[in-house]
Amino acid sequence: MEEKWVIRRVGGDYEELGRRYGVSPVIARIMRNRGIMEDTEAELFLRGSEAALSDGKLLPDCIRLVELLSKAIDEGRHIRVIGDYDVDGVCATAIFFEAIKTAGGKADTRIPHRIRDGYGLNERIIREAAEDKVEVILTCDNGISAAGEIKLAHELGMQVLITDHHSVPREGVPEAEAVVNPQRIDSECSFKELCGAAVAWKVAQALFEKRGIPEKKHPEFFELAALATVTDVMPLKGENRILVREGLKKL
Ligand SMILES: [Mn+2]
Repeated sequence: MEEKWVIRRVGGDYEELGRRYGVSPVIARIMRNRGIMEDTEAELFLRGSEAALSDGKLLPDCIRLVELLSKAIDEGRHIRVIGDYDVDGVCATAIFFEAIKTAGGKADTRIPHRIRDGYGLNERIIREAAEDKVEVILTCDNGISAAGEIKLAHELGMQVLITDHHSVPREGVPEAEAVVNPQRIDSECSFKELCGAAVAWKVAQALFEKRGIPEKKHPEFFELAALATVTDVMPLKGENRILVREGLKKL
């Protein structure tokens, strides 16, 4: 089948832009179509490196969550990582599970069943955790809309640490011990469209930093975050584009 590409054309001198950025006029036009207007943005888009990725500690509650998680690890508490059944949720779960084990903690995982449980935390999963003597629930790629389930977990004596990237519900941020989400309006992170695994990776980095663990111990975290960015269909701009481009090289 013969493909014919028609590139949207908004106004601009693409010959000149292409020369300025060192790319073809077609690439310059595609960049404009994706809303890249500033030179610094263009530079990041074309040549941004890992060093340009923002520090996870800028995510709201990240420092708080890492402190609580680190304490739970030191106290030998039973931590359960609860993710999601899609690629993002599975990658995020893998990152946290490995990170906690590397930090010397006691962790296991639960992925909700797509048919039986549906998406995210539910009463069955919370009650099961309590029966299994879980002391700390750590979510990834879910939890921001689980106020009821978080309350139940508290009633059953568990601590709840949330990491998520879905929109904050109208009722606001749920009352967990920590809620890390780049979509929070109080987020100081300049880039908000991270996938759940990228959030987990940034939190894991902060945990390693706190505990003096070299980040290079788990180079696969970067690759998992890159994979999940693509499969969760996150916009390929800003940090996501860097994550995916560098992640593909690593993969
Ligand atoms: Mn996701």
